[in-house]
Amino acid sequence: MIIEDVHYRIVFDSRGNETIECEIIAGDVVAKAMAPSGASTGSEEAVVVSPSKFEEIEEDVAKGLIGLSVFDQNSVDEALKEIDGTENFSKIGGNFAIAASLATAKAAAELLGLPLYAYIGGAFANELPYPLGNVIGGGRHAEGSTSIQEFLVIPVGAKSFFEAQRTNAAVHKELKKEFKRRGIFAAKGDEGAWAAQISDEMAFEILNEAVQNARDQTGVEIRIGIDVAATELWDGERYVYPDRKLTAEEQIAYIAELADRYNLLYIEDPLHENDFEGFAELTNQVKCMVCGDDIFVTSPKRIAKGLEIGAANTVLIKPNQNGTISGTAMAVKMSKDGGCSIVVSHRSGETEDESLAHLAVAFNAKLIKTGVVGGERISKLNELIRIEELMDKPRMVRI
Ligand code: 2PG
Ligand code: MG
Repeated sequence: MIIEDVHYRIVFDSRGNETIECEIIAGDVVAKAMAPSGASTGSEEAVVVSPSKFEEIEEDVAKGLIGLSVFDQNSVDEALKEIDGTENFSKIGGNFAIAASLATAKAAAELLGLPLYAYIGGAFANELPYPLGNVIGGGRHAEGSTSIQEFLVIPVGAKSFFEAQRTNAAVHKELKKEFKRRGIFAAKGDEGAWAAQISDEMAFEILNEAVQNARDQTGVEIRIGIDVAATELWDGERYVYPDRKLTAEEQIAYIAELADRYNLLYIEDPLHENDFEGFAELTNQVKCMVCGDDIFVTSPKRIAKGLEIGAANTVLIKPNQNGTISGTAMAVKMSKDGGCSIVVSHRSGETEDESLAHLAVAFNAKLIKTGVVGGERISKLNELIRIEELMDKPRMVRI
């Protein structure tokens, strides 16, 4: 079955910004996929090209893809790279590329009558990831709130995905009560996490309280994680917090102390995107998952560099940072071959596209980072509940 036509249109993301949707037409199937977008982006991510360019890009992409087999994902993704002709999709945009690449995979899955996770992951894709839920946030997602971009929860004691999401939702609700009890006004940031004018220390204190309450209520053990998004705090010499500036060494000591004090299970981007050595030093010091986002940008080249010096034990996978599904799959394989775990992640600007849920299962991710509330986040979480129902003997991954 060949790709017969390609269409792009402008749609809106959860921040109200314009983004790209791609339609791939093959036989009776019209498959659609949308591109998400980040606010705290790595400098080496695939480039985002303005959606307003969709008419000319549609012409180029259609010319390159029409006639290719919809089942040959590698060739389709290679063609997208060729049409672009640059290293990082700066001509047609990673956003245009990932939407076409993902829509192709969706079309193929639909033609075969398979769910997307089974088409990409095969017969052995039978484990569900734990949801890594953002419950308090600041940084670029809610300016004026905490310095640490995301305070996350992982319901490690949950026996099913449904129970896991119910537990994360309970933490989110308990936080609302806790903010109210303390007379602190809290709104929601870009990912639906609570945002308030509080220090990072206060955020940990309030979160600990909410986690305990949610645990009493659900009986499920819950652990805490953070995404420091430290590139956003780095001024070129120091990490800038409201009350102090830390050198790289001091930042490592500070994060290691947080890991210890709050028994953290997960730390993302504790240092800026080019401090591979600092990452390695922290990974050596702590016993938890140390995950690279801006440092790796789902790029096989940067992941290889990180693996060489043991910069992290976990790799964040964001398909739109890479630009194609094949490239993303290669990043996953390399990371796993190098002994790292995988976390599949949304972006702060999202759409209702639910494919990320399928990719998390297909790639056997330990965690899926996709928020806790809000339609654009819930679409992925609810899809995982449906996938859990579809599976013959579903089980949660081991973390
Ligand atoms: C991150 C992401 C998602 P953004 O830093 O991990 O939470 O944010 O999409 O803004 O890069
Ligand atoms: Mg991040």
